[in-house]
This record gives sequence, C-alpha cells and structure tokens, in this order.
Amino acid sequence: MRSRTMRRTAIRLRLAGALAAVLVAGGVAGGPAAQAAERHGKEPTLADLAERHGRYFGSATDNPELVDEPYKALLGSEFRQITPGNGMKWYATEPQQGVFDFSQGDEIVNLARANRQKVRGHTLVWHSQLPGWLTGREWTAPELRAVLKKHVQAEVRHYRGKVFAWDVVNEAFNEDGTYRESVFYKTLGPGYIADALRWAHQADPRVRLYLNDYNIEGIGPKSDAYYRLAKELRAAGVPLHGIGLQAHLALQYGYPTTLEDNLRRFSRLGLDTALTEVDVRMQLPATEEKLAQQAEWYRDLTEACLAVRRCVGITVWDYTDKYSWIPAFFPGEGAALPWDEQLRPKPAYFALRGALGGK
Ligand code: 9MR
Repeated sequence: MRSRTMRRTAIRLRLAGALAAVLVAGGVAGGPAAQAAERHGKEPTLADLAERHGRYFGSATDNPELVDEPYKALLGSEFRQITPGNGMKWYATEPQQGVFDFSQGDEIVNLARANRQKVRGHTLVWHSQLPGWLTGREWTAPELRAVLKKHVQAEVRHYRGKVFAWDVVNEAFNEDGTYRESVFYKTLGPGYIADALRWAHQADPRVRLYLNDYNIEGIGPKSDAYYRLAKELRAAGVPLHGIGLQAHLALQYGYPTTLEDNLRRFSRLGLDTALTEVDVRMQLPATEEKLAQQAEWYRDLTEACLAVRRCVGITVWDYTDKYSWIPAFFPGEGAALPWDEQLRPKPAYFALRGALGGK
C-alpha cells in the first residue's frame, strides 16, 4: 500500500497532467470528441483498463442526451457498460395499466449493441417515478401483487438476453435499517422483495438479480439491513445474485472508509457487488483542492472494488457534469463527475485511470 503522502504527490502530478489536458482540449487542435478519438486510438480507455482486472467500467445515460453527438461519441468509446438513467423505470415502461412501452429502454439497448456494451437494467420495483395510475388509488394486497408480478415479468421478459443484470428492487430501506414504507411494503409486507426476485428469475433465469441502494457503501444500519436480508434470502434459496451500492458520495459528508470491508462481507455470502451510480458531489464553486479530493475518492473507491474479487464493476451516474442529476436535486452542489460540462476530463478521470493501472 502506498502511503497517503505518496498518494497525494501522485495526485498532484496527475492534477498537473489534467490541467495540461484541459488546456489542450480547450485549444483549437480539435474538440473533445477528437481528443477522445485520439485517446482511444493510442491509449486504453477506462473500460479497457477495467477489463484487464475482469471488471466493467460503465456510465449511466438518458434518452434526451442522445442527440448530443460529442457526448454520444465519448459514451460509446470510453465505456463498456451503460445503464438507462430513467428509460426502464415503471412510469416510462407501463404508463397505463397493462400497456407497455419499451421504446426508451430499447433505444438504450440498441445503442449499447451498436457500441458492443452491456446493459444494467434499472429498475423494476421502486417507490419513486411510479405511474399515476399506480399511485393514484388504493390497492388490496392481491390486486397489487398481480400488478407487480405482471410488471416485473413483462419487463424482464422483454429484455431477456439484452441486459445482464437487473436492479430488481431499488431503495427498499430507510437510513436506520427499517423497511421503507413504500406502497409495496405497506400493502404486501417485506415478502414483496423475495417475490419480485422469484418472478424476475422465472422470466429470465440467466439474468443477474440485484438489490440496489444509496448510503450503503460503508458499514452501518442501512447496509447491515441489506446484509441481514441478503443472508436470509440466500438461506431460503431466493434468487439474489448481487448488491448494488449506488455510491452517490458528497465531499462534505466524508469518504466511506469501510467500503472495502463492506464489499467483502457481501462476497462472503456468495454475492456479487457493484458500484452502480457513482458520483462525488461538492459544494460549488469547485476549487482545485476540492477537485483533487474528489479525484482521491474516485481512486479510493476504484481500489476498493478491485481489492474484492466479486466486485464486478463500476458505473458512474452519467460521466459528464453536463448531464449530472446533482444540481437539480441539491442546489449549490455539483461538479460530481469525472468529465466537466465541456466534456473535458477532470482530475477524477486521471485518478480513475491511475487506480485501474493506466497512466
Ligand atoms: O438520474 C435520474 C434522474 O434523471 C431522475 O430525475 C431521478 C428521479 O428520482 O432519478 C435519477 O436516478 C436515480 C436512480 O434511478 C436511483 N438512485 C438515485 C438516482 C438519483 O436520483
């Protein structure tokens, strides 16, 4: 293990490199896409580097962004996995009861196929972004059970062979480790999770099934709740294959130093893990110091994943600050991703390269 001081020096050196790259990218010698193409030509991409470790490196993307050609070029070249940020959610895929619309998800899947990328399906069961027909009335348990089964199976069947993994249930727990009082929990009890996993498995026996949440990177009440549930589900023979740690981190809340131990305990249950929605936000304005700290965090979380064999991959929650969800949700915060709003690589990008063994 390198010492903190050595790491800081390395980061400073990389910062200088990042600054140089920014200057070049901002010059007349060609836009970011040309830069990316050039980089792609002679240097391994993040995905290439991750693949040497048997991991994928991916990015979320969203349908409205796909008209942005320079954005799309980098999305297609630097990553070997994509996740639809919204296009496979319930409101998008079953806008009216029993009427399915997979057009947005299909667009992402087709793009992935063209770029030889794999797709994480996101997400089947979530309390948020539900269609109005579902949230606007009361359901009896048998009714909601039937609705849930139909939704899960129709979507999993549609994407069979096209996605390698599903976030089956998203954000099922509160911060204190109690169950979130979603419509599913309130109406069906905690068994809705095992049911959803079983239904998904019936519809596609080969797809990897995950539970996914935020604030479960470190060991604490919420990740403990997942640990307990995962153990129970495995003991009961329920098809659960992985835990997705979203990793929406924020400089002001500190780095989750128990990440590696946490990944390891899930591995010991026979589960895969993945960092599924990584970003590292900060209070704006972004300073050189904050960007350097952010770079260190990106490097540390990558090293944690690489240290645990069953941590199968890393996905950033989009790759450029241009399309980050942060500024709209956390006013005054942002700059969370490894590329800036002009698609120029930030120190975090170079830190990722370094952590993955590149230059
Ligand atoms: O990136 C998504 C953003 O475009 C949506 O407006 C938002 C609505 O909640 O959802 C974002 O993605 C979320 C993901 O599906 C689940 N984990 C938290 C993500 C950020 O909110």
